[in-house]
Amino acid sequence: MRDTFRFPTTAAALGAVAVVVPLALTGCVAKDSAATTLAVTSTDTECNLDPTTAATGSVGFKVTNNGSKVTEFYVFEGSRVLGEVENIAPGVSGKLTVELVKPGTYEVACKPGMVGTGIRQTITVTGEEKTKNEAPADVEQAKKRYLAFVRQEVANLEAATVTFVDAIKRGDYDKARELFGPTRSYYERIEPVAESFSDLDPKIDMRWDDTADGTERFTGFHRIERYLWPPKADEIGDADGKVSPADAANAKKADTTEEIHKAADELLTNVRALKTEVDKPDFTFDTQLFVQGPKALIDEIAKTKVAGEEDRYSHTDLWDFAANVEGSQRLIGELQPIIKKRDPKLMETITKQFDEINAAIDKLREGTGYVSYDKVDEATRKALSAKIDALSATLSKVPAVVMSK
Ligand SMILES: [Cu+2]
Repeated sequence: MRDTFRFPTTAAALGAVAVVVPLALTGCVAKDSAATTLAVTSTDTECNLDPTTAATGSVGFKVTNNGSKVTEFYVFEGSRVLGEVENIAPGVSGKLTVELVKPGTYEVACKPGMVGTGIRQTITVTGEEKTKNEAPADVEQAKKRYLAFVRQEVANLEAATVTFVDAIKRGDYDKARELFGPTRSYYERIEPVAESFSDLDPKIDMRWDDTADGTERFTGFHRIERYLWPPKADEIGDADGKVSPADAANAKKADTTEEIHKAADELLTNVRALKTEVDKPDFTFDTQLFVQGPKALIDEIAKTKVAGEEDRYSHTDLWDFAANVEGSQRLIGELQPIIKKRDPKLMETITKQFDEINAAIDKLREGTGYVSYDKVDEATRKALSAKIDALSATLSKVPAVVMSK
């Protein structure tokens, strides 16, 4: 069995991870604000844009949620996510600026309820092709180093998935249960990047909630998880972290050995497809997504995991939490010299808050892994979630600090 991969947690160790980057000598283009702002109105059934056209360059979106469910908004180039605003509560608006430098059509989506593929619309961008607003050179350098880490992490994910899938195909389900948490960790550490592949991410990491009550095929890690940990009567219910009655009924009917072997093969195929994508020489992701990544990873836990929704069948949630925290800390490790230079106090707070969260997670270790999340009491969950919220608030300052010149 492979060892789980841990990042150092002390400030000194973080310093050791980071590489010193020479100061940029070239001047950078000043950031111009968005020339056009499109008003997006998201309801439970519609995604309206006004206007639906824009000129090449920085394009702003003001997303207003007039629906009754929490919504999200995405901008795509092909199947890649260029930008997103998450977690917009009913009655609230969110803002986003994306650089649409090439003329053409782009797809956008509102995602009421934060599940499924969302309500899609297209926008038309016209004008001459522009060059992207440059980020400071040290940020671009940090991103390059991080891309190398992402490639390594996906290579590790592939190797771990081979072993996991092999255990399933051999019918060694005890082994598969043992490997489930550690295998997912490689994915969870790079979640904002993995999620930017909007076609592959659902295939690999979708939940039952994304299947529209079983109308869409349930694939990936969580499908296999449901087979390995069949829902028990006391786990069925409608609350977050519970298995819905429809889900449990579907499990009874659809989770045959044959189906799960098929799902295991597909999982490996999709993980390999992800590896092919990130190994491409021109693989990159938007610098905005990179600098927002530390917060995005922490918010994964806060917004959609803390009630145990992610691993509702196995209760291995703490593996995912730890991996999201490690992934965030890895990103901060790359950005650390830049933050330290531009706002040393902020770096101190970040380091301290990571230490606190790691200490809290360490208390929940058991054997080579973590305690089952259903055994973690409400008070402990609340305390953990308060620490996560505090770190998220601190990390929200990172993009502006690192992008300032
Ligand atoms: Cu996930």
